[in-house]
Amino acid sequence: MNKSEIAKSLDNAAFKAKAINQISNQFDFTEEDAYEIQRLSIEERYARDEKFVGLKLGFTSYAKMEQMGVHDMIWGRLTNSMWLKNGDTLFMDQFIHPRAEPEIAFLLKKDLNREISLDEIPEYISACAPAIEIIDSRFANFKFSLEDVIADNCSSSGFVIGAWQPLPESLTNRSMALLFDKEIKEEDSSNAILDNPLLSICNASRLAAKYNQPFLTGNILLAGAATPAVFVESGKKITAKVEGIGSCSILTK
Ligand code: OOG
Ligand code: MG
Repeated sequence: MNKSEIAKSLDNAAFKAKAINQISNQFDFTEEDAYEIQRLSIEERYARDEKFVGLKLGFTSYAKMEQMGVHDMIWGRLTNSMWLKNGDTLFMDQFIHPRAEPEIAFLLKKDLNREISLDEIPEYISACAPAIEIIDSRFANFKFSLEDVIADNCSSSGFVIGAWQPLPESLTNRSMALLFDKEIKEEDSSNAILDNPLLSICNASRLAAKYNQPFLTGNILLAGAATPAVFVESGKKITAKVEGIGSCSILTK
């Protein structure tokens, strides 16, 4: 299979909610190849009229790296069809084996086409919000190499964002929790994300510029999970809470 065929098979697996075998077990490919496959697979979504809405980072916390056995930061593309409204219902039959993660989202108020430093953030970011990311690896048993997961658009499959809040000066030392109904499934400090969640913006600006991915006013960024991801169960209310920022929820069916 060439890159374009692999991209189509990944897109098809997502579209049909049917797992496929790990690519790295069948072909040798580099990280650069993997990002090219990701780009091609997103082209399939654009051809179905989906729109790019932002970026996500993955493996920005040690907890996530350890859970998945992958130790490099990765980035992926988010489209409008992945965006659930706060309080929406997530239908499990549209996914293979979805997992939920507590995250923080950021909103761009200015086009970004170069790496920015921490002190430039207020110029580019207008708001932050609590978020839940739904990841759904297209690979059987959620098993993948670094290259596999990059090609698979970093398992991106859904997300919900709570009410936007003006960006505070600091986002460190805030408790972040993921709840199923009233039960806390995972909880950690926001420092789990790169020691400082604001650094996710600097990293995303660098990666978007490196890969020529436009990252524009109104686009969003998901900073990466603070805790391990939790398998979604049906009939629950899943909530992410970020201390001082608020919460957001989805129902599962
Ligand atoms: C890859 C996506 C990781 C995060 O927040 O770290 C991610 C995966 O674990 O399937 O979204
Ligand atoms: Mg995530």
